Amino acid sequence: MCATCGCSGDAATGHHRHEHNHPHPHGHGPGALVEIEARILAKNDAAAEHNRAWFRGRDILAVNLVSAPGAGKTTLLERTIADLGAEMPLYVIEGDQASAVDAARIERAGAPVVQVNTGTGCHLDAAMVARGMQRLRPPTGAAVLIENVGNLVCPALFDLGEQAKIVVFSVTEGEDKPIKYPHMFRAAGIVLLNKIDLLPHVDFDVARALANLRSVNRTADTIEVSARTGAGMAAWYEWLRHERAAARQAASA
Ligand SMILES: Nc1nc2c(ncn2[C@@H]2O[C@H](COP(=O)(O)OP(=O)(O)O)[C@@H](O)[C@H]2O)c(=O)[nH]1
Ligand SMILES: [Mg+2]
Repeated sequence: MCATCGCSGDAATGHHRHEHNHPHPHGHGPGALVEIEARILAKNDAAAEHNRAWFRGRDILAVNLVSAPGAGKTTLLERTIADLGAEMPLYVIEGDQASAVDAARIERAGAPVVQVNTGTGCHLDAAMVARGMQRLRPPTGAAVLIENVGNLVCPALFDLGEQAKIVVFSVTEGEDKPIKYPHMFRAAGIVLLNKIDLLPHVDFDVARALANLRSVNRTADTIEVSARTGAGMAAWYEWLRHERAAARQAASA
């Protein structure tokens, strides 16, 4: 059991499973759990810093795409690869609990991809990304797009060494999600409001959704897109180009 997010995080964190069906004198009260949580996050933060230095040393832009399941992360990646792949070398890590369904989609779209399955874990962690990089082998100057496990809770806590977290928020989810999952929306460098092609058919107030976002995150960029129709995608590509240039500057500093 992962003390940090409540998932069975053995695959996710590498820490050992600690069964609770025996009496034990050692501390298992709330204080002990907080301590375990702090240790897990500190270990992850150290691995994330290692990843960040690794990316910087190779002039690689790494971004972390997070969302509720089905918000459109993979669809967004497919279109991005089709439209931007010739201009920017795009490499993908696919995180899911099980299956290689998304990796197959990315492969068909034409980008090198590594699938990471987290088993019972609900998020990618920095060590998984480090192992994924050994298989993916992105070249100098690449952009690595990491699709996290679909979940608005645990991925907010785990730094992967990315330059920015991208929250994909779709109009079928309801305007209240930023205030219900503030940690995730607070961690966002950019929020892509996806599936705007469906706005005529759903009861979703964009202004209210953006106001809710602003109540937890004053600075995140926001772009309204449809990964299905391509609407708004040019602005997303501009954002990626800008981040790519910022990563280059950091690498040469
Ligand atoms: N109408 C519409 N459907 C979308 C859009 N983006 C994704 N979808 C659909 O939403 C479903 C989930 O998309 P997927 O990319 O697999 O989401 P993920 O779980 O976040 O990777 C699929 O049926 C997609 O075709 C969009 O912009 N508009
Ligand atoms: Mg997906």
